Amino acid sequence: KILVTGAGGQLGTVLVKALQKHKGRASVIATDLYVKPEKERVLLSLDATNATAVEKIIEEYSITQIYHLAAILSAKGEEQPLQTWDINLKSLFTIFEAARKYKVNKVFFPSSIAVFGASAPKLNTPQDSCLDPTTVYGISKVAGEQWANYYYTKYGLDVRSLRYPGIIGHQSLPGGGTTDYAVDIYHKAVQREPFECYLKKDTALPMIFMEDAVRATLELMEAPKNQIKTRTSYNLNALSFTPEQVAKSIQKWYPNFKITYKEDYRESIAQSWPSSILDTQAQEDWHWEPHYRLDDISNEMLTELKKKYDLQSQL
Ligand code: VAH
Repeated sequence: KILVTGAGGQLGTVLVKALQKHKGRASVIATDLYVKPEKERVLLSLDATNATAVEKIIEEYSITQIYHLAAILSAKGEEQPLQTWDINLKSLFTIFEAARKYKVNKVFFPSSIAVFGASAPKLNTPQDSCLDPTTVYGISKVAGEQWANYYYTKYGLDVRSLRYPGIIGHQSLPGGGTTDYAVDIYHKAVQREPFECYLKKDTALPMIFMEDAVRATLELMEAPKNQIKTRTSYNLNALSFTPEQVAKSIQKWYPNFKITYKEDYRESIAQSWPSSILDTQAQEDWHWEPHYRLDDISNEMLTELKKKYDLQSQL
C-alpha cells in the first residue's frame, strides 16, 4: 500500500486521486495533520514528525511506497523560521528512518526551485548549480536533498525527488507559497473581480500545471531504478511566465479582467529564484516532457473554476 503525508495539501489532494485511479482507492493511505470534511480524500490524521505513529501505519497497512508531501512552504515558512526547519526536517528524518527500518521500496520527496539562490544563473538554471537559498523552506529542501542522497548511498533507500516549480491547479487551494498568486489570479478572474498581485508585473517564475506535475511524479516513481541517475533531486521544467503574461492570457477569455500590482515580502523571495530552469537530466534519464502551455492552463483553470463557482452559486 502507498502512504501519502500532506494528503490534504495543494499537491497532495490531486496526487492522492491520481494514485487511487492508478493503483485502486483502497491501496492509498492518505494522511494529513488535519482531517477536515473539505479534504475528503484524507483518511487518517498523522503527524509526520511522530515516529511511533508513522511506524504504526507502515506496519498496519504494509506500506511499500511513501509520498512525503507534508511541509511548510516558502512564504509561510518565513513567518516562523525555526518551527519551519523543525517540522520540515523532523518529518523528513522520521519518514526516511521508518522507510529504512521497514524496508519500504520507494520514497518520494518533493524539492523545489526554492533551493536556488543568487549564485545560480537566473535564466535556464542547470541541475548542478550552486545552491544558496534565501528562505528557510529552501534551506530545508537543500538539506532534504542531501539527506535523500545519503539514505540512498548509505542504506540503498530508493528515494526519488523533483524540484517542483510553482504548481497551478483548480482542484485545491495552495497554502503559504510564493507562487500562489498564479492560482488566486484565476479565482478572481472567474469571479469577475480585479486582482491585486503581490509580485512585480515582470517577475518571471517557473511554473507547472497540476496535471503535468502529477504525471511527472508518477513517471519518475514508475521509472526503472537504474534510470534514476540523480539522487538529490531533478529539476522539473514546464514553462515560465510573469504576472503580466498570465493576466494577458486570462484577458483572451475575460477581456475586462483587471490586474494591479502591490509588491510585498514575497517579491524578494521570487527575485531570489530562477526565472527559468533547465531539466536536461529529467528529459534524458526518464524522458520527461510537459504538455500544458500558458493558454492551455488558462483555458483549463477558467473552465473548471467557472463550473465550481456556478455550482456554488446554485447551492
Ligand atoms: C512555494 N509553491 O511557493 C511553493 C514552491 C516553487 C514554489 O516551492 O513555496
